[in-house]
Amino acid sequence: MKKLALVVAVAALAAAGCDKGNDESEAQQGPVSASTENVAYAADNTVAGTVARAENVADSLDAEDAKAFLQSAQERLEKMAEEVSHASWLASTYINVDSQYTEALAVERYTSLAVELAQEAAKFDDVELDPETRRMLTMLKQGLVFPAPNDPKLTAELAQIGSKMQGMYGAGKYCPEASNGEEGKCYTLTEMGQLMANSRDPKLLKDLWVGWRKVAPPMKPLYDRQVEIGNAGARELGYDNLSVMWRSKYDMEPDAFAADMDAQWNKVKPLYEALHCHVRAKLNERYGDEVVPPNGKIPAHLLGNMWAQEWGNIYDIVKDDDMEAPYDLTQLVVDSGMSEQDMVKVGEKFFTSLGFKPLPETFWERSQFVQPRDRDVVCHASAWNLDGKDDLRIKMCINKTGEDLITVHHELGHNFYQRIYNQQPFLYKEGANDGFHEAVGDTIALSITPKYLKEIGLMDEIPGEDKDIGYLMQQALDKIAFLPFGLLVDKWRWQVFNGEVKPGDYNKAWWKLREDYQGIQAPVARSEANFDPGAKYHIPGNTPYARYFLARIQQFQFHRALCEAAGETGPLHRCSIFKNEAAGKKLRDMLAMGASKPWPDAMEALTGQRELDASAIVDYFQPLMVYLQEQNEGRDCGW
Ligand code: X8Z
Ligand code: ZN
Repeated sequence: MKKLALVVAVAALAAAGCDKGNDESEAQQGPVSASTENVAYAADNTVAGTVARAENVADSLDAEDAKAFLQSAQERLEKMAEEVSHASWLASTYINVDSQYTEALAVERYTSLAVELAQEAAKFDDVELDPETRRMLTMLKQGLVFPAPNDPKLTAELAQIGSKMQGMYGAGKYCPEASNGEEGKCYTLTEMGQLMANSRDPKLLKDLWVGWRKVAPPMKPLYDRQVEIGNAGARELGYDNLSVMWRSKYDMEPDAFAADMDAQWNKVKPLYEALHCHVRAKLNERYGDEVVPPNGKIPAHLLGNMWAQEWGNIYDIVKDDDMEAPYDLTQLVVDSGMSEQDMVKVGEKFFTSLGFKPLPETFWERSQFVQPRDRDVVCHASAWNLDGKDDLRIKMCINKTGEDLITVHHELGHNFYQRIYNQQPFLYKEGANDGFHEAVGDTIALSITPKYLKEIGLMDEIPGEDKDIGYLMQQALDKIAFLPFGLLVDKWRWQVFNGEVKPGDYNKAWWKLREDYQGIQAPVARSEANFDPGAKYHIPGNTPYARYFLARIQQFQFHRALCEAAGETGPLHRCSIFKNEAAGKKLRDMLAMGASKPWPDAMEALTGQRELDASAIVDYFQPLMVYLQEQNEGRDCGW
């Protein structure tokens, strides 16, 4: 998840992002100097002009200077972003001291440049400019995820902390003590993820839940320091703190953005509460009062996922005896005998059916699909564009499961977005906002319906409508269950960044949000000796998380609009846009805009609406809501 818009990865530069392009540069920013080099962008680039400008820079700047500055700044950033991307790729796919050193150095240099340019951009604050030039300058100032202050030592320290934490997470393992007191087998996070998904043994699940979280306490002092330096950097750029800076990237006031997130949450909350109530009742039936009390919060280790963020893996527990989902995607993947690479080919085929160009040969040569056996890597899935053009790659540790087939589509969504906006200027090689970037592949995956699976030969018959509730339940366990988690991760970070939550209360504040929003609780007592946020990739990886909440809302808006463009008139959950030209064109046209326009313009181009609108997700799940309300009758819901 590195920033700058290159990939969704470059921007994710220093940090780890899921879309590593130039817009995700999570690199930090560095110092500015008033050297003559800084005026080299002046439109009048003669010696006399340069000297004159150097003497009186602030007063004499005009719109032409701004344009020349932007051109030069983008060229410099793009070049350095490419260097960072290569170093970061290495550090993520071959974790060791040397790759971390190299990455930190590249990030340090990038951050320095980006901070320098951001501060230069501020010199145009009072110059009269056309809206487009103003927009680019603003984006330049907001380019970094974690800016450093104007101090080379702090810039270097920040870069090193980022690489180190990322490496700690990526190399993290849980090595339980064997019964004889010696260390037994060690589990990677990928292995633990599979066990969390499939085991129904509460003791083992609890052990893994606690065990994985041992990776995080050593990160806590690093995290404290990272926040301290990043806040200082944000202040130098004119923001009160990182919380304000992070919330300033959505073409609206930062407080209005937070308020809109809350407003969307309130619209979907009844659906979440109904799902929570039903799932708790089913878990209680399965495990008994001792393990899952009939009221109150659900123990976090029993929901099929290490972070209890998506619950689709416990569909077998939640479904009624007579409720079969129309298909079990994992079973279809396994039965088909496809390889990990074949899974990626399936995803590519969906995009090409919509008129996207096939992925370049280098994608297949350079991507990481399978976890290497001989070294530590960051397995958390991400999509990269290393050169801002066609050097696209995904990095995954694919398991042959339905969950990972969906994640493949998610990652390819990033790649096809990066590819289609690669003609834009550097600063616009990003999503319309970061939620858009996260929503593309998920939107496509909403079209993985029985009709589509039959068409590509993975299923024989399209099941009848009597199976629809099972399908919607399966979908809701992932899509609806995720919403409060998607909201709370950055609520926690915003509080940390703005000083409301101090390091001595990190874990307490985390669990307050987990309990209040998700209605779950830790299966064992937690304290400040733990640092549970650090056990979730995006905290050490420095990837903002509000984007995933946005994406969950947006993808249903996109799906609804594309199905309409495709002329589909049936229920949304049965619609697939596979091979549909009209839908493909609509999607491609919107994606090709990159970040060249404020996001409401992009939203309008695709959906006709200018706002986030949770009614699409609510409508999609309406039949399930009716079912849940019936099921929950007489139950004491809430927590
Ligand atoms: O991090 C991701 C993607 C890469 S951008 C795999 N996701 C979030 C997560 O895993 O926590 C996708 C869903 C939410
Ligand atoms: Zn993503």
